[in-house]
Amino acid sequence: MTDRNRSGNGVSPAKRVDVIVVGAGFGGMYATYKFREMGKNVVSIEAGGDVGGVWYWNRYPGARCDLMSVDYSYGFSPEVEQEWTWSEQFAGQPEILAYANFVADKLDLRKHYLFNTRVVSAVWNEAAKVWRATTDKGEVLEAPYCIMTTGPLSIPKDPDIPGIDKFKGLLLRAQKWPHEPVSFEGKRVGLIGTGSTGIQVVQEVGRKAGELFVFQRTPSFTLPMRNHVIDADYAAEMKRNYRAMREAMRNNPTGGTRPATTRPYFSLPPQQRQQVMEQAWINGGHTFLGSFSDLMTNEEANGQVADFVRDKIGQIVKDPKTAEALKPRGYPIFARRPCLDTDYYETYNLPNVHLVNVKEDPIVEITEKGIRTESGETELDILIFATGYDALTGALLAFDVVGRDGRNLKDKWKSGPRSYLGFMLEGFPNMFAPSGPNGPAALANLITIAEHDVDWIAEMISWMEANGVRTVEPTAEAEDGWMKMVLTMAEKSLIRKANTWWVGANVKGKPQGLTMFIGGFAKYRELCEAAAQNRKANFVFD
Ligand code: N01
Repeated sequence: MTDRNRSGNGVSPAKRVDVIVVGAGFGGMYATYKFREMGKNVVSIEAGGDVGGVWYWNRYPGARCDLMSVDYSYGFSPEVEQEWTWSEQFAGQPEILAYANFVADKLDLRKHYLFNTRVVSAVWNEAAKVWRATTDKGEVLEAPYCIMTTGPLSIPKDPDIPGIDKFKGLLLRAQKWPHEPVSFEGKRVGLIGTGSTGIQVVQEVGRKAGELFVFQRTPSFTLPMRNHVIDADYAAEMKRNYRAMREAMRNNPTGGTRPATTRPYFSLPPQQRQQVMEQAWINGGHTFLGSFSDLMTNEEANGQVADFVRDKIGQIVKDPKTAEALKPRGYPIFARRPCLDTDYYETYNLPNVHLVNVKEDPIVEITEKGIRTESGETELDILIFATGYDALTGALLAFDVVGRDGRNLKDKWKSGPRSYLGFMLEGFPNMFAPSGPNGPAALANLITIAEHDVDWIAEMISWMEANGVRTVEPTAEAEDGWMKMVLTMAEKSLIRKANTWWVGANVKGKPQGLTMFIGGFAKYRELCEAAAQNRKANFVFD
């Protein structure tokens, strides 16, 4: 690493490197490795104390990935695949974090990282053709390339409820869970939030707490996970077959191994549809979504599948009033991120678990002692927020990103995020945001996407360097065309019909709209390949 001291002209001393990577989640770790292997001098910056990204922060009880372990793992290293053995079909947070640590050790990634450090600004210097990143510790780094692997779900969001600071009990945020164990025994616990996170908290804490009060505003649809231990024979089979599975993942709309079908719902007679749904319920996992081809485009089909799941809720939950309140209505199934659970609905049959329907009995405020709804105060020892994230754009807008001609990303994205291929931005040369907005993130496997995007970027940089080119950015036309395609596709999908983080509806004042590529990972990969082949038309090089 060479130092270039510029303090003589009033500018802070800058450390010159080849690549700056922001983030130590699976995307950032892979980017750090990839560019290091290309012979680049890489410095990576991470706000957390170690690697793991969301899995470093989200240590709440019950945290677990709802993608299968075989899918939610790196495919780039046969050695990592052979040396690491997953113990469960759907791994829990401790095992996923252990995996991230294993990879960091094996590939010797930590030496590149500045941990416990936040980027406060990243500014493009056109004359020197470098990104200048400043951290909250006062370090200044300059590099021709900046990789923003900041993650789609990394800025937690508190609920908009008055009085949060008043609560005198223990206030916990799922997404910033303490490293020390928390005891719930004999405690009165309150939970706000019933998305993927809250559902996992309920099924774990409900069995441990003295009493659990779940303050539910919108019920989610959740399907059985059917998790199981991976025995030695199955683990060995997986290891023998990783290559073929990775190839299948690259060609799958989900970027995983989940089967997809071309069978529309109404192509089967009613009895057979019912059988398919019963089987999907028994199989568990997200197989349900792959059982019919048109669940996100045919409202009637979607409605019948939603009825099937509502019936199941009614069969499991004993108290009819609670069952009714848990049945999601008013939005299509799978238009909110579908959740997977282990005995979530059964938890409400426990005598110590209480559902508070805040649609009927709204929360008024948080008090010193607990939560006050219109009907009265519930006293609590512990209050847990599982209230989601300022997703997709939040992390990149949390600091100043300034591109060519002083253009601030906050201005570029003031009406919603715009990008090309989901990871490049007109006006922001040599900056790349793998798994960024307008790509397939959130609708497909994030590790597959991150590996793909980083490989694509690495190939582009290699080509530029072989051809004496210093900078790349998409043309305005290429970005416009991509955005038009993304938004036109979104119009046809039922996904946009629920008020979720997918459309920005969970953050006050955030521009609304579905800014995700819904065409599936395999199609996305083809489009990225085509863009690279047609370099001259889609990019400006300097
Ligand atoms: O966040 P969410 P999440 N009063 O935004 C409620 C991934 N993930 O952290 O819908 C009352 O989904 C809010 O209610 P409403 C996964 O991609 C994956 O759970 O606004 N309630 C909602 O119920 C997921 O989609 C895994 O009415 C309030 C909840 O908070 C994404 O992360 C595990 C409220 C927020 O739900 C985000 O999931 C965990 C208020 N004032 C997460 N404000 C797995 O892999 C908010 N809420 C398994």
